[in-house]
Amino acid sequence: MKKVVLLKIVLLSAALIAISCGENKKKIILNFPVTNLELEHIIPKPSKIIATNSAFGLDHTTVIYTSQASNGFKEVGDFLSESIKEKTALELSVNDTNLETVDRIIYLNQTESAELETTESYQLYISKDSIIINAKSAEGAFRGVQTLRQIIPNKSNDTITTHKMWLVPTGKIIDNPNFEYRGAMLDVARHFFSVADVKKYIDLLAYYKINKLHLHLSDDQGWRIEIKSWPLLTAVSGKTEVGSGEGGFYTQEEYKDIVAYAAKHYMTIIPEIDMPGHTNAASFAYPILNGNGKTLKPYTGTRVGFSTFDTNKDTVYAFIDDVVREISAITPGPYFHIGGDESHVTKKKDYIYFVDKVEKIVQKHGKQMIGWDEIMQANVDSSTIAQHWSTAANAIEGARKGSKIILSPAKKAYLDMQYDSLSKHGLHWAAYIPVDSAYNWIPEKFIKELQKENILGIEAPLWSETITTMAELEYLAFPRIIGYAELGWTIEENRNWEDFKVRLANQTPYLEKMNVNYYPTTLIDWKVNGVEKTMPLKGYRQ
Ligand code: TNX
Repeated sequence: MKKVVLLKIVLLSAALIAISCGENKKKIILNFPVTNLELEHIIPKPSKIIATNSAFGLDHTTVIYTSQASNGFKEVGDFLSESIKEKTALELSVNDTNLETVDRIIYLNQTESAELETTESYQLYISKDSIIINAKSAEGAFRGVQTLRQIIPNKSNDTITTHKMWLVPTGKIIDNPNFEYRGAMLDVARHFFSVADVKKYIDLLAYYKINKLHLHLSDDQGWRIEIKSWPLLTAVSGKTEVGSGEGGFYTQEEYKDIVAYAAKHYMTIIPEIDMPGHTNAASFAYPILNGNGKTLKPYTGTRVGFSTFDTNKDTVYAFIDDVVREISAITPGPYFHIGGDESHVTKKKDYIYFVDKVEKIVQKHGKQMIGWDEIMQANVDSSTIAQHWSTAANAIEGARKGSKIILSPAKKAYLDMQYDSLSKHGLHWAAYIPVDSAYNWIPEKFIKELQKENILGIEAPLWSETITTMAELEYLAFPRIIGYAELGWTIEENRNWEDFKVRLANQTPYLEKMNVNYYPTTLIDWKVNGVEKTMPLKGYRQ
């Protein structure tokens, strides 16, 4: 038998023997109230929940064990321990082999069970003595841990025994993702957001099982990532943004820090350098790149579509090669996003020539290309992905080419659209998107010519022309992003607005603990610990 398997069995049986010893010794039978796992406010809704109506008493004697054989399980155990500490102040050990007795364990178990459909799938078994999360990979265990975090009650029950216990409802959850790509996009070009802001956004997104964060790193108004071979990009264009703000940029070290933080949350960072349009900032720093024939100035307005690279210059492709090479070297994820939207002043034949050439550069640096739906007018190959935002015909052409499509239709999925005519921040050129409208659409059927197999997933972009602070970012993103997380993870037949509404109303303890400035829409009867929330809410409603 392989050493790792043996180690795992020894550890698990030691833990189980310890449990039974603990119970023999104490012979304490705890009386738990009746629970119902099926009524927990889990978002995204899992594939299947079966309640067994008792409880696991999470307390200071609970310990966490993980499979040791596979990469990452121990770290996910540490993440769980940390999350439990934040919620309950309990400090649970992880893989401590020196314990004499163990009453209750949480076990993160690596298994190849055929029921686990993907590497993100998990099973969560909760009994009185143990909570077991089965997953093929640490990524699956991490997704399961998010579900567990959501069903640990906010308040302890202090009547069961002499110490505090948090009663986790027993039962079984089987869960698989609907789409493999469940993304959010943040525009750090129109207004810059700090590393700390991005990390907070990652924390919040990961809690709802979002697994991709696309960073829009360049636009007309600013360039936000250090490129060592072209230093003026940030020295000049890292200093501007929409309005009169001071801009900002990430050094490569800071970007790596974001990437590593995202990786700990099983989230892939997707860098976007938008081109050949949306390039005023790059061309202002290096005028040789400019193709619109005009003398450039820094641009701090919000118009789009006036800039372009000179698509016929070798220097432009040498520049792009350097940029893609440097960013790809510090981006472990498989994707590089080239933008490609709204190149209104690039001739169509030049645009096609450009996209075809840039695709080769991206592939040369080992990445798969993503672009906004316009890129499907070029002769891209089937590994390239189209992000649909506006023109269905481009998405359909993408599917015809064999490409996968990410759905971000502006009318439904743009986080920068105002909720309604009274809500602050945001634009409304595509639509007003109240919280119900954001949830009530079916990505699988949104473009009738597309089959589910053509769709890689969904992404909710947050353009930042109208927002400058984290509180404003949160106001536009929350609560709508929570609905998009469910559209991405949960299969169509398990999604239902009336049911979602109640689960969303109960996210308040988490959102408030995380100090999230969510938009307190009147469409939701916000609750705190099951009780209607008394007004006034913080935020903008007052
Ligand atoms: C369109 S969506 C754009 C962005 C703007 C956004 C504002 C897309 C690919 N391009 O440049 O920021 O509208 O809503």
